[in-house]
Amino acid sequence: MSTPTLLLLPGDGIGPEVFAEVLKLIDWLARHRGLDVTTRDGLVGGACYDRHGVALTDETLAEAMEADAVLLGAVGGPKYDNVPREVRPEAGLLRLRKEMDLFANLRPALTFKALLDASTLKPEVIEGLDILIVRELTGGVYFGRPRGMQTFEGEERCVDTQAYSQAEVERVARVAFDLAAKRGHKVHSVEKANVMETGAFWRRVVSGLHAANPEFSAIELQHMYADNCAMQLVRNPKQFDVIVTDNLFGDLLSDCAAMLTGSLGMLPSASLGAPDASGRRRAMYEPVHGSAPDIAGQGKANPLAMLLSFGMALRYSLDRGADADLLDKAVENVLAAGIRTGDIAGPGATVVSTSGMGDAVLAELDR
Ligand code: GGG
Repeated sequence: MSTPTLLLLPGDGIGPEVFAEVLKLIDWLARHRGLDVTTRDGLVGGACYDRHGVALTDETLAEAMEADAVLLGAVGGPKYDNVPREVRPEAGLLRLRKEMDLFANLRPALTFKALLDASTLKPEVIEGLDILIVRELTGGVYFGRPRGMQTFEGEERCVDTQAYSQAEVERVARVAFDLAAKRGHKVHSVEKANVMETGAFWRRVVSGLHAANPEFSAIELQHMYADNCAMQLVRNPKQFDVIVTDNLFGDLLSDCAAMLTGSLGMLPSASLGAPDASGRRRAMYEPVHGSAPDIAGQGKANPLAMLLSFGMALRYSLDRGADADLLDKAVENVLAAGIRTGDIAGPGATVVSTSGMGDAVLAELDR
């Protein structure tokens, strides 16, 4: 097998800061565990806009299509608030997701024992929590047409369109069922079937897929309205195993789930396409958090979501599950030792900077 290629896109705000820590990790794995990858650097988001006037160039997109995995930090920032939508930082990220056809966004939310005090919920409500949110990533209101300003009955109005085809819903639901089969055998399918046509359609398609496939019969399927799901995540999160939902609800609910774990800075993600005939699939790995301009450049960002995102790359794209296990354990031990960035600091914690946390993980790996 040829050496896998990683495309590195740090992006904006805290993106480059957390990225510096993942580069240290890649270097450590190369030196100590024989990780052999070819890396390429690229620009995305505001960093790309500043250089090229667009948030993603065709050349970088072509490299992403060819890469075995794309690693991305974060995009966006107030500097770009008045930039036209089609070249804003977020447009670069959305174009990558869409053109690479990364329809399944996996967002695991699990609690580390040492962080039970960092959540606003009671420890017994979140201890042992292990939820996987599967967010549909290339459809829905993020991409639906028509979109933008219109004149309607003589008045200006603005439109976004929520649209899903049967194939789009089925392929992401299939990913959720397949993952649930290897986990807790439970899928909550989340929409607003009571008020949205696409919600009722989503529910019908997911039910149909579940009923038509005997291999999913051992998986319990429950439908839930998105507003109830938000409430249940806070009230009794351990009832969930896999949650499958659309692009917008997935974005909202995963931020909500992040806070159960203590901080948005803890949540990694993997965005996956469909496997080709050889089993290879396009993939991008990024922390769930954004560019956090309020703390950018101050060494305050939590790099764990970025490191754990690379852990997902090790597992899903690089066939190095043992390295991912080592990383998970190192993170757990660092947190157990009371080493924290400010977002997860609790009583008695040793508060460290972004690079301090990265170094602590490497020191733990060295042990
Ligand atoms: N690392 C993720 C990131 O930078 N997110 C910023 C963002 O604009 N995301 C759009 C979305 O996922 O809804």
